[in-house]
Amino acid sequence: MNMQRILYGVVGVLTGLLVSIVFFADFNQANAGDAAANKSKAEKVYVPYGEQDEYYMFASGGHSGQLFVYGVPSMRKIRTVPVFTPDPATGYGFDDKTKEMLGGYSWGDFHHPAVSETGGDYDGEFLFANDVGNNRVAAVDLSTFHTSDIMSLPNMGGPHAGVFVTENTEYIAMPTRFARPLAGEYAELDKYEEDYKGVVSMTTFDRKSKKFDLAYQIVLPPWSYDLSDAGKKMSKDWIVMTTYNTEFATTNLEINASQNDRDYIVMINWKRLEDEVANGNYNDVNGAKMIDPRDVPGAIFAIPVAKSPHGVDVTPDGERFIASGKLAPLMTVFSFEKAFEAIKSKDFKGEEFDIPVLPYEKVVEREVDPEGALGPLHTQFDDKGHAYNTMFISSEIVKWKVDSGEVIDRKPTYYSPGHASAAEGDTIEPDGKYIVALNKIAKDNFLSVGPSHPESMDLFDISGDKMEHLITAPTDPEPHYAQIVHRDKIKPKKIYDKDESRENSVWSQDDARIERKGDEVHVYGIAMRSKFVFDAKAERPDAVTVKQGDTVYFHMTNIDLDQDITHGFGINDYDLNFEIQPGQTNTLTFKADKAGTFPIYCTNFCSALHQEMSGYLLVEPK
Ligand code: RUQ
Ligand code: CUA
Repeated sequence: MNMQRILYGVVGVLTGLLVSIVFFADFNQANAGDAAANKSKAEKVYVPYGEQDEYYMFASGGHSGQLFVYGVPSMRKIRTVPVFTPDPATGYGFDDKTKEMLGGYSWGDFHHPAVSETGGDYDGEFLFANDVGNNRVAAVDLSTFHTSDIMSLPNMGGPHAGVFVTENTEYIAMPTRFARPLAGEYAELDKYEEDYKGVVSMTTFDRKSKKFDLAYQIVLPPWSYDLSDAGKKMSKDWIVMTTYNTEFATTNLEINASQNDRDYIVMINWKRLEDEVANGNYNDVNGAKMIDPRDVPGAIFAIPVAKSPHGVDVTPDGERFIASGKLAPLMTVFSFEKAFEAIKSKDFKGEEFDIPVLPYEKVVEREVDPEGALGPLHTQFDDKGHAYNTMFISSEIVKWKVDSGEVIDRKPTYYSPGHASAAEGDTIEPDGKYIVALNKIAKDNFLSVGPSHPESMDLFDISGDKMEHLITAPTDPEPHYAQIVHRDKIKPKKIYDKDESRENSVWSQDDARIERKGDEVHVYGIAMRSKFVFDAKAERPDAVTVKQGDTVYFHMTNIDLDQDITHGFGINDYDLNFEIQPGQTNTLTFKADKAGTFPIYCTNFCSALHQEMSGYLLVEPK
């Protein structure tokens, strides 16, 4: 190990810490504000009773595996939508459908939400989510705010650098972060360069069936793919990804993966690969169509970039992509046109792992010096040609002109932002009204809740020349990325459609019945204010008697076709609870292996007689 390098590393980290402490101190003073300014800020975030926020903000819940929905500008949390993790409050992971969807997993690590797009703009129909923890992709149906599908992806090792969608949601792409042997097979770390691979999953999504399909996977060198984005308009056939650990370090990455002065941006033409896959040019690897882009001329290129970059973001016009150098204090603006030019004239500067390398100076447009701000991570955009970069180390947002690189404003955040999310800020048409910094550290912003504090979010008004900080709001772990979508684009249902042909549904209390088939008991029941009916003809319609060891199916339909009248269904002492939203049919299946008498009750407050909404499950001993 090179001692000098370690020493530099340690000195670097210490300097970073010192700088952040100084900045924190400054910001606290700057933040006090005067009364008039505070009043004006308060008015900008106040949404009077009877009115609603202008925007939805969909924030990833990180290692909670959930999706958080906020209103902007009030920053009020509206809903937690369970995605990768069971949620007893909504019965997610308890009823049959969602339990199967979760596949036995009890957590996920959701980093980057992506709302479905048409023509490079959010269409508001679905939201896609990646799971870095357990290699999955999920879709949330924004007409019901329910997760509609989760797919496990083979050959992946922590798909961090996604999800992002191509211009018309042709693909939902997820590049992997950790190199790993295909299929997760055993291979010694000494064999890293030969046996470990990077992989990008390209999945398609059918909006009718609301399900995913794995179209193909792209096998890559064992670099770490950090962040990525899809091209737009003139660059729509391309995806770009940042890499780190091009050193192939297998231990102590903190030091060993930061040795090279340059890592790479990888550019892939997904359209070319799609054609090749259609021509059968792939290998079947563990159930995936695996294509090696290095076998396809014109499909993959690498561009050197300042060491260990983090975010890469395509500008709204699709003409440039901006890489943020977390260890280099600059943002680098690259030009797609220049890259295409270099590709056309075969202007390569050798190869790296069989990938043609485009010369940096031929593709770069400019390096942007953030004037002392440190730790650029991610870029968002407004409608006036400005870019906004989060600065993790110096805790601020820097606003600059994409065309000239000129810095026009810097505003502190509280503290250490990872991503930021601007209103429609990663579409072809950003709104330019708000940006929210998604901070990793809250310190003393809120009432203390112990050694660990919540994460925090800073809302800024960006409609003027200078950014104006409006409010800081707490959030649960951990908002990585968020998207802010205008409310006109989201069209939630008021109730589930009454579909009489729906399997297992019952629409009148007179039709509620219990059917026995051997040791299976099927209850076709209804929930309504304020009772359960399991068997209309029984002396006690709200009691179910089964034998110990029976498998019990509660198929419950909520026939209250009224907005927001949701019923819960908890079985006391059986560790079971699920919910039935208005017009929904849900099935709960379990083995009645415990004999005894178990109250059933509605767990979701629904009417003045909610307490009376109960019944009994009687399990006769064997
Ligand atoms: S990363 S803080 Cu998971 Cu999106 Cu950059
Ligand atoms: Cu139904 Cu409470």
